[in-house]
Amino acid sequence: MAILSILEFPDPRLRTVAVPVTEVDARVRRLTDDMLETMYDAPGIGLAATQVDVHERVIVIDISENKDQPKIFINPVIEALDETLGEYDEGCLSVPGFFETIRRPERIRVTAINRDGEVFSNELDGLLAICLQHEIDHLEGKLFVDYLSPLKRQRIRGKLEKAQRQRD
Ligand code: GNR
Ligand code: NI
Repeated sequence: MAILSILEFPDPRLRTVAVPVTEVDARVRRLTDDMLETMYDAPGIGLAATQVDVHERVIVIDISENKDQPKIFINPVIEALDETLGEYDEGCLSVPGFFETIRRPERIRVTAINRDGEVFSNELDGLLAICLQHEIDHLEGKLFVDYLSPLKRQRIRGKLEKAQRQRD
């Protein structure tokens, strides 16, 4: 296993649209293992392959208290089950240190492929639904800051660029 480095806003590679996985083979399983290790180390509750500069449609999530319930979503497709929106203070490992309230559909259905290459479908709500939508945005090259006003986004961008300059 390996801890991978996480891209940070405004890195243009975070804007890449990820391609579907064509086969869940040893390489993809190794990627999910490395992503889980990277997510637990960060620590975070989710990670999209885009964030580790792999532009394939792979997501890992673990919202459990004891960090012992990893969930893997390959080529996920979601639909809102109704029009109810919920608000949540979202953060992102690619936008470290910033949290903003984002509205998203509260109840969704996901259809995806698991680590064994099997298709599954589930209805989700709560934090898992929020996190999965946040991660699928990453696969589309989208970040939670894109839902904010241009002024707020620019302020965050400036602060992160300064922090990155001071680091390297
Ligand atoms: O660790 C994370 N926490 C979080 C909190 C609220 C909404 C979404 C998230 S996902 C984030 C990890 C991350 O950046 N995933 O892309
Ligand atoms: Ni994120």
